[in-house]
Amino acid sequence: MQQRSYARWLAPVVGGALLLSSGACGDNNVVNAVVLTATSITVSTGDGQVGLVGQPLAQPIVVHVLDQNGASLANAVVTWTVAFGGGSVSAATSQTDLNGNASINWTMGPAAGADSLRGAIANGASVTVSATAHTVQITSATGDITIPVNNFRTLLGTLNANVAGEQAGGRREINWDGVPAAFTNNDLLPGNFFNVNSPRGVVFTTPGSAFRISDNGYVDVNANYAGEFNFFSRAKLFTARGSTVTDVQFFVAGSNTPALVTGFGSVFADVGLETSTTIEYFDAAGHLLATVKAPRRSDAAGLSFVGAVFESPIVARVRITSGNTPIDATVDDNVSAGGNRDIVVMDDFIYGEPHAAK
Ligand SMILES: [Ca+2]
Ligand SMILES: [Ca+2]
Repeated sequence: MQQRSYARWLAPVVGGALLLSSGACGDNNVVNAVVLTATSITVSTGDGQVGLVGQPLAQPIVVHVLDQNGASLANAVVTWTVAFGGGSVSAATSQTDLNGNASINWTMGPAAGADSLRGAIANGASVTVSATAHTVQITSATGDITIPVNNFRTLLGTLNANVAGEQAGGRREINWDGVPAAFTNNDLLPGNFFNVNSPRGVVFTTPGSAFRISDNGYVDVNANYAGEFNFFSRAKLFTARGSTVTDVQFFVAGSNTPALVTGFGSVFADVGLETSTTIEYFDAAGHLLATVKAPRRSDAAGLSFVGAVFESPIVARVRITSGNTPIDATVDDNVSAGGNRDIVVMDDFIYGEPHAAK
């Protein structure tokens, strides 16, 4: 009786299929050839992102391709077609890796609204991924910030009174200067002061321990701060304690109804490092819409301003990171001495009228 020996091997072939063969040496060849083909495609990650017009999305689009046996298929070709919105992709096709994943970078089109992208495999099966593009105007200034701040105000509209209820349009402001003595130069300012005591539709939270209003540039916290933190409006300034992060959540003024604004900006005092001070903007679903940096101080006054305005009310929350080190009785800013410890505090907040989230 003749013994057969079988050899098996996998050979990649052009077109994304694999040839699986078994055969025998000698006279009695038995060959079973099964071509593995791209059969189905699904979206792994990257669907439903929010981005800015003309900008690449933060995350690549990743799809997963299976063969007819339901196994991940390497070297399959995925063809990308912008279906709506006029954006672009970093390549017309991409190939799956050993895990069956293919990815592409997707840049949003020129208009605010929905964008969609199709990824297809050779048999015509396809997936459609969606994204939403927003337009944003960023105002960034240091030195004499008066004109840029006024331009930012103009983008948002007229100043509304500090009253409860949703106004038709316009803007709100907080300059801290009217905060009563009971909440000044101590750690007692309630996070909801500007939605309850003086209704302006914002509630503050922080991973730190408290908020502090100062009318003396925080020299009562640390005498070494003398001359570091100047003001833009009048003397009172704002900062968190125990953290450089302040989250600002928007509500219809004086209510618990979550709200959205078109934009938000802040004046900062003593931004010493180019990367220490940012505002991040989030939509109601928690998507990061944009991150802006406050520029490093450029003159003796030491003020900076940064703000962003979107095409419609889409901002549910902003996260302010003011410097990299919180104020503290025993910690000094050392940037002017060549160090990297940058303490930054805030003056005026300027933002769009909070509109009830639909
Ligand atoms: Ca002030
Ligand atoms: Ca500083």
